[in-house]
Amino acid sequence: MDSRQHYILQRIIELNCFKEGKFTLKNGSESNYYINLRNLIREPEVIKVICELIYDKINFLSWKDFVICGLPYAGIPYAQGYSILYNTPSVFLRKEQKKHGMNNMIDGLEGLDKKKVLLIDDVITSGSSIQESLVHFEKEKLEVIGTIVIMDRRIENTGLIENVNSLFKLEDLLQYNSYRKANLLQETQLLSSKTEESRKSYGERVGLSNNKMFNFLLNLMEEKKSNLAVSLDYTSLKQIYKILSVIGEHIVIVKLHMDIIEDFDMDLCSQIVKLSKDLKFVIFEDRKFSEIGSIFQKQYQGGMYRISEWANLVNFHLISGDSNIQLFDKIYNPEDQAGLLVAQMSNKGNLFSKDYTNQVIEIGKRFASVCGFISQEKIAGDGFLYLTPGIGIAKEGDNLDQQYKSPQQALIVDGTDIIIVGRNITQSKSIIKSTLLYKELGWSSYLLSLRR
Ligand code: 5BU
Repeated sequence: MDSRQHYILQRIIELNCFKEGKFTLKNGSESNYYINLRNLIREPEVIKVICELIYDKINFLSWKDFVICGLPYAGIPYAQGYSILYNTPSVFLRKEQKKHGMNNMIDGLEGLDKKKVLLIDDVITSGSSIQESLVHFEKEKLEVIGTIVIMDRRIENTGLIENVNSLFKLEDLLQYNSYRKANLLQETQLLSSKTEESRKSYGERVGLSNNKMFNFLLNLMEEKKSNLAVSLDYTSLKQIYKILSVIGEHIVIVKLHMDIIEDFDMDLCSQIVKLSKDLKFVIFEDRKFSEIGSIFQKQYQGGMYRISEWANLVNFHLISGDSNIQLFDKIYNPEDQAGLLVAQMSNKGNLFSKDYTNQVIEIGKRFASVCGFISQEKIAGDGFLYLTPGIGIAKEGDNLDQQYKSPQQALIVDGTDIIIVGRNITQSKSIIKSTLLYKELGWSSYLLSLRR
């Protein structure tokens, strides 16, 4: 979602066009939400930005050579705005037939050389208004090539109406609304806890460690404008591959748990490695090694997973001391591999103590292979990366032990670097949209944190 889309969703909420409660819709069904976009037309800038989004949509759909027509009444301001901004002829559909003159339903047709019409409306609930209007265009031998609506709030797409494209779906608004609620709370807390300490940008930290993965990730984040790691905790590697080919370009790390995979296949793993190079992300196996040295080596290099052959990042619990990381330091490939130490956890009831965390930090400082920590806050200097799991905006937990915090909390208040999002993306209605949402939230929070 880009900033213009955010702006429109923001104005929809701020101009009271969206309400939560119990409502009966035009078609008689019950709804927990009420949407009426009429107030939007009070703001010329909103109309302009909506017209820009319509323009992008039309270009994307490659629709050409049409006249534009707003469905009465709500679609009219946008159709007229579009007509003026993009030099597109328009016609005017009446709500009721003219009682005098030509008795026409559509004005502006005389001498018109175009045969195609594009309809604009504000909200589609069932599609009845669009359907009812079609007969008038048919009568005038105008082909309706499609409709663009600002908000699609259909519960299901019955397929009765063809070619309806929307700028937003109801779920976009709901998702934005919950993000906004969380955000407002965060910003108030945050502004009151602002300190004078300034944060270095990712770019400024390049070179603060000799660890190549550390520097690579900092540069990658700047390049992709993303500090998002996605935890794809699926049991199918095929599914992981499929999803990565869609979201890979927006993330910097994919975190996996290979030992929950049911269709493990080394070839597919190699394809994921190839994808990670093409789309530029790093593969993190969240194996949390914590064994005696000799077993660790087998777990890392052997077994059926042969983790060392495809994982760029692996992590360690240091409960067994530093023997695993000592060994890793000797066998990892510094060109494109590194280790992360688990210094804090997100879940309720974990046994991490301040003292334990400090010992993890001290061990981390001794090994060149360590590029950072899995932690809930920035726990050491700028020469390490801080990756934070347990990120989500809508829920506080998962009914088990997981505890979520928002990207704003992690990046701005707690000063971490990379947010790790799992089910809040993988179990959402649209994986790509929620990836983009968390990418945007992560990046905007990071930018905000630089202003401290
Ligand atoms: P979730 O779906 O966002 O709750 O998934 C979180 C992921 O991060 C999951 O793979 C956990 O194994 C992982 N995780 C975590 O949740 N908390 C921690 O402290 C650590 C890892 Br370490």
